[in-house]
Amino acid sequence: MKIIDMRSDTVTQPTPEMREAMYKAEVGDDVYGEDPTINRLEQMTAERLGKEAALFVASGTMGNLVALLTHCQRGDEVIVGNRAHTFVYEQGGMAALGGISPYPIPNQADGTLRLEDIKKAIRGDNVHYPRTRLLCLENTHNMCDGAPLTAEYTAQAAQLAHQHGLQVHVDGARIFNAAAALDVDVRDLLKDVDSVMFCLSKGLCAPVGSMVCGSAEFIAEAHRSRKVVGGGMRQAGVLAAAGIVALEQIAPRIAEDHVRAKRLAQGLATIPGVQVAPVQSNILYFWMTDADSKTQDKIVERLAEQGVLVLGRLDGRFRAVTHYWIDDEAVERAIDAMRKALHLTRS
Ligand code: TLP
Repeated sequence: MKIIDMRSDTVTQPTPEMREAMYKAEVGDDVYGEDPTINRLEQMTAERLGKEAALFVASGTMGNLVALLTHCQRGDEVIVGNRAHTFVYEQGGMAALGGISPYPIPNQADGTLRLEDIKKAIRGDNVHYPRTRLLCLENTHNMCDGAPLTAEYTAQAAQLAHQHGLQVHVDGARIFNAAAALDVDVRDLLKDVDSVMFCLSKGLCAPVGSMVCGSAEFIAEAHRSRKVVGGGMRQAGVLAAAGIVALEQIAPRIAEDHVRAKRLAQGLATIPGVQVAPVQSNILYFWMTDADSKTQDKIVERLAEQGVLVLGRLDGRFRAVTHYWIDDEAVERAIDAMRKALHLTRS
């Protein structure tokens, strides 16, 4: 039985072209800046995102941490959404490892932070307060139904932050999904921010790696932050080679995953008792109107028995994420499996 794994787009296997590129990759010691494949990926990335420079890191979590360590000193404060990955899912790394305190403000349903809330959270110059150094946005917003933040919103938030002397970082783990969802160039979404992290290892299919981008000066400093968290990776061109294929071959087709997520939502919505959140990119949340948590756990099990994997969420919602390895047939099989899972749990 072919497993349909929609728990996340992090589960994506590398494509045959990636494996080939990895096999053939020319490598060197990247801590000395001598890995030609990493250098090429960093250069390509910077150009593609409209930033001066880029840095290859091991993961999204490391990329966000490296960016925050570079922007902030110990004791500084970061304004961040209360549902942001950097706040909820990174073990409080900014505080634990960087001595940086998060100031969480409510994420709106569309993933944004209200400009009034940002403004109120910015500290005045007072010896009692930490210094507000950074605003952190997330695009697309994982926990807010995969919502993309528009270029207009990002520009407004960045303008406000800059007026008050703050820098702006975007956790753009899925920034190519955001660009595809809004049908804009990824540069438009990033032109007003100081740094961005995006992942090669999610919808872009690479096995490992994320990129941090910003000004040349910022990235030179980020090199130091990466080293101190143990992220200097030597002959990692074998990994970067897959990243190059990801940018060249996978990023341009990512909108297909959104079409399939919409089809999945449409199919699930026809099943009595299933509610789906509006699909805005490749992330779909759905839930049962009348099932207790035990029944929900059972549904996840019943789906798994049919080879369909989704994430059972703590807040009573399920998450299914479409990606390169989820084709039209997989979507139809998943809808069918859901119908059966519900029937079985009810009978
Ligand atoms: N997200 C994972 C889980 O950690 C929840 C997933 O399956 O969605 N920023 C955002 C917005 C993310 O969604 C993730 C991973 C990260 C950062 C961290 O990336 P990694 O897993 O590479 O450290």
